[in-house]
Amino acid sequence: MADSKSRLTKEEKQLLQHLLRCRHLSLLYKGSIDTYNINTFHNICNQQGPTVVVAYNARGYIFGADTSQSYTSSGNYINDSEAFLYRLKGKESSPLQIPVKVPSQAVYDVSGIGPCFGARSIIFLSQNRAEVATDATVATYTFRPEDLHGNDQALLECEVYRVEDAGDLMKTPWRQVEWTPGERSKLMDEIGSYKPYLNSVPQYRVLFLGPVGAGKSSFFNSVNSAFRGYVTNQAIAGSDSTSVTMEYRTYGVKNKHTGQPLPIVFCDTMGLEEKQGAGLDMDEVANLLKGHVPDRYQFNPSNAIHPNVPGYIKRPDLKDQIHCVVFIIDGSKVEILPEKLEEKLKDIRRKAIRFGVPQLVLMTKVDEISPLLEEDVSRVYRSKAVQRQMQLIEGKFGIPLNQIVPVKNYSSELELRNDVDILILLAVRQILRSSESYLDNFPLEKE
Ligand SMILES: Nc1nc2c(ncn2[C@@H]2O[C@H](COP(=O)(O)OP(=O)(O)OP(=O)(O)O)[C@@H](O)[C@H]2O)c(=O)[nH]1
Ligand SMILES: [Mg+2]
Repeated sequence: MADSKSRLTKEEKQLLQHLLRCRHLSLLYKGSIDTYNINTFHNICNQQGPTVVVAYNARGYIFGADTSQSYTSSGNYINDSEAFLYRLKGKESSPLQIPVKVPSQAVYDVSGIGPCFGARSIIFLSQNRAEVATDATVATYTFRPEDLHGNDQALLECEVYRVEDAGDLMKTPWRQVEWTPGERSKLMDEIGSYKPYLNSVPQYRVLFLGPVGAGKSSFFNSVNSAFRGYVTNQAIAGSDSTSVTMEYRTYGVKNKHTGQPLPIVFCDTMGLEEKQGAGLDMDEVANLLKGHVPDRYQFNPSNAIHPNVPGYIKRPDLKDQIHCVVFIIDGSKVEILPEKLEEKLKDIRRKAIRFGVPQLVLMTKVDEISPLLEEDVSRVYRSKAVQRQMQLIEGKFGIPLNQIVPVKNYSSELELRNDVDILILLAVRQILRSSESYLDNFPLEKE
């Protein structure tokens, strides 16, 4: 009912939106106006996508049930692993969320019954009245009726809202990742004990390239943090209109558990800019790839390094060369990447292909792509927005999706997070795998 007014206050609505992780709630049905009639409820609310029931009783409880699926009066159960019962307000001020225990019986979608969750765990509009009926003995949802509605089953009001803009998350992730602390340790061990292909080089050298402010230096800091066990900022990161990183830096990372260096050296560069003569010079890229540029070399945006510059590495061998180019691209700004910058990146890509250097894209700032990822990046492979941005990169640069890895760098956090660490470690593992393919192409002596 478009003209009906919600009974929720602005604060209550915000709280509910937070609980449902959605941006909009659109009122569909309001019992006091549309009548407490089950048929009316189905006529209005069927085929509406995700919805939430909001019930109010005289004891001041606001409670209800949420499903991510449409009602259709199918006569069957709806399978919904995301369904839950909740209390927004009650005796205790804090909200309560009761997730479904048996997803295959999350919602009983029958024409003659009002919104019914579980095998009759809770039925709204029971008997065509402003009432709920609850049965806490049913195993579909585990709850105590007094916690949900204070044992007051008569309703002052019952509303149903369409849940909008919660749809960013897919039900099943499109890449499988285990987000447990055990997985984090496993990844650390795998990376820490990795030996470069046929002992060809002591460490892989990985070159970071990308626009100003994309998160190149922050990515090194994030890897370093994960292996140190606390958040550290060795490389200077920050926001400016021109590159914060002015000199070439090659960084190793020590594994705090073993005291050993990781089999990888990260080479951080000045950011690329749209304008010619600003940011990293395009001619510098070949010098970097071939390994002529020494650590701490001060970049000159208008001139590339030449053999007379002190420190110039005249005859770089395999260990000095770049084994993998990692493009670092801000995932929240892919659409507005200036055309000239896009051209520069494509040009570098062509150079790297010519040199036979494998490439990978790290799509940073995934937390800024979708608000649903801010607190929990383990949702990254369920986010349609993230997938869309990765596909956009694939289309713009012709880089296959399996060479694009999303990450969130440590930026505002003071403490490490399991989800952030795992995403960072997965990226490092992918970098190792790509670097290996570079050395695969060399006629190295087999042991
Ligand atoms: N929210 C968020 N912020 C990030 C992320 N990565 C980097 N930042 C922030 O983005 C800004 C730029 O990060 P840097 O690491 O300095 O970027 P850079 O690519 O090294 O930039 P230049 O050296 O200037 O070319 C900093 O303020 C970081 O805190 C991320 O994944 N999420
Ligand atoms: Mg930098």
